[in-house]
Amino acid sequence: MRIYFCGSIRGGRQDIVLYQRIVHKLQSYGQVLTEHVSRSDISEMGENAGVQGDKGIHDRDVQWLTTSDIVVAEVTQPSLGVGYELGRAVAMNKRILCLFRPSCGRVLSAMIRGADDGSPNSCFQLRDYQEDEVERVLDDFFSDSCSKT
Ligand code: 6IA
Repeated sequence: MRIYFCGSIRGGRQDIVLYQRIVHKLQSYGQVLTEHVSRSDISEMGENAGVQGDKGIHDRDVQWLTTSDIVVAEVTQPSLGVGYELGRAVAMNKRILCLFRPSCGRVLSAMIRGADDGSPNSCFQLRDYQEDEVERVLDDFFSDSCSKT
């Protein structure tokens, strides 16, 4: 299974340790295409754009998104890039899991919460969770979705 993980980069790196836990857990289900999202040497300041530049990053990420089987996004830290990736993923009919921590004190965008129609069979699933239960939430989701495929 090819997994595309989304997390904030220029939107702010506050949740990077949690991204590392999520990527580690996702690697037990398949290949995580976007492991770099959890890398601590990629900062929000953009000094790691490298030779590829923003266009290269965008085109490569959209290509990976196209070839992915499932998209998992941590959406607590607001990020334009993550929102963009989710919109593109919906248009591609990808299966999507969004993870949000209400304890952060922010209210999640209606365009993310409202994309989950509440049906357990919907392609777009949103889970509210607490940080200490992230591995269990992922286990529940993947054991459930694997049993449906
Ligand atoms: O708007 P954001 O930067 O927060 O968007 C984050 C999302 O866009 C992530 O889920 C990534 O998949 C993607 N993304 C954004 N920047 C990069 C990137 N840049 N490399 C790979 N994917 C990216 C390298 C570092 C950058 C700060 C120059």
